[in-house]
Amino acid sequence: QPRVFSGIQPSGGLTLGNYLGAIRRFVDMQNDAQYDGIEKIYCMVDQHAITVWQDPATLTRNTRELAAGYIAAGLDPTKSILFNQSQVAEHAQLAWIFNCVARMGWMQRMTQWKDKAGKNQQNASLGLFAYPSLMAADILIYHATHVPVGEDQKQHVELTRDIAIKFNHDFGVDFFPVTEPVIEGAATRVMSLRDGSKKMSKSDPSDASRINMTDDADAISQKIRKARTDPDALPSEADGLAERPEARNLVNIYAALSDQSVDQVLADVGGKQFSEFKPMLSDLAVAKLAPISAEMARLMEAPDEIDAILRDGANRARAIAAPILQKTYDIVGMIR
Ligand code: AQP
Repeated sequence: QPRVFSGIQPSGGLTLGNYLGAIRRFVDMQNDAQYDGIEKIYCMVDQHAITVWQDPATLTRNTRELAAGYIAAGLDPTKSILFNQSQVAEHAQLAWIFNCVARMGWMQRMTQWKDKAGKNQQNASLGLFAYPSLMAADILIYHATHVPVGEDQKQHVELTRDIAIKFNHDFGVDFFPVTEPVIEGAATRVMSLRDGSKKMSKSDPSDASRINMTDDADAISQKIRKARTDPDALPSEADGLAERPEARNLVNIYAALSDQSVDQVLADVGGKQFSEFKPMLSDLAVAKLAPISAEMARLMEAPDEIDAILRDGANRARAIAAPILQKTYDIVGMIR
């Protein structure tokens, strides 16, 4: 039975990367007739966020802001299940079983582990190392088959498949499905505005590297004006962007925000200088993001309503997760 799951960490404010790479696609799936009758489960993964230190009050605010972002961007809590990971204990319970199925070597190969732990791996949290095992549990506790994510999460979804296959093999069952990542669209990897080789990230120390979903029009246009580029005019075909990561990033963002292909955008803007293209991009970004950030601000004024939506979502999520966990315990041989 097909089922959709995805999550975002409340580890900072939402970025344009999270919006284009994840949330907007969740909304598209919710509204796509192809997914009618299929449950869609979207989560604020707070237990993932704390794999690196989070100030408690900030974590609470970021979780509500993320929920507000989901709803403001068009997720309807009556059509999709929205909740907070730590509200459904079954995620962490299944993750423990997966910690015993997954191998250390698998975790060591993960690019995100290497990037986030940096040179001082001995000092990184155990949770950061085991992150992909909890992510596999997030997905498989619902027997989710489709996981919409940005390009950076592909490796973790592949590891989820490996864990499902090894569990099924170790216990001689056909229980966990082999999940597919769904990575589509022009902006599956939005890059930093300051460095075209790094992805745009909520936890980048430089605020100028990203567009936050709560940025106002002035902040957006200032960041785009200062975005790193090269001195050449824009090419008229996508091939011309191959060696120009910063230019490619801005064109990709324009294409994604205007629902066009890169070729369509370049047919219009090819030959223009950045001094002309950047204001076009700012206007488009402001026009698309301002209504979402205004709605987020409105929702944030009623935190009780947000919390009630999450509690209701958690109850619905738990109703799916609990029998799957029970069955897992039976398979493993644990007396209930
Ligand atoms: N730059 C990006 N371009 C496209 N998609 C992106 N995503 C994140 N950044 C980009 C997608 O957003 C979803 C949620 O990501 P996450 O918050 O769980 O973790 P992340 O990928 O580590 O995102 P950040 O913003 O970089 O967070 P921090 O800084 O805390 O690590 C995923 O589907 C991801 O692909």
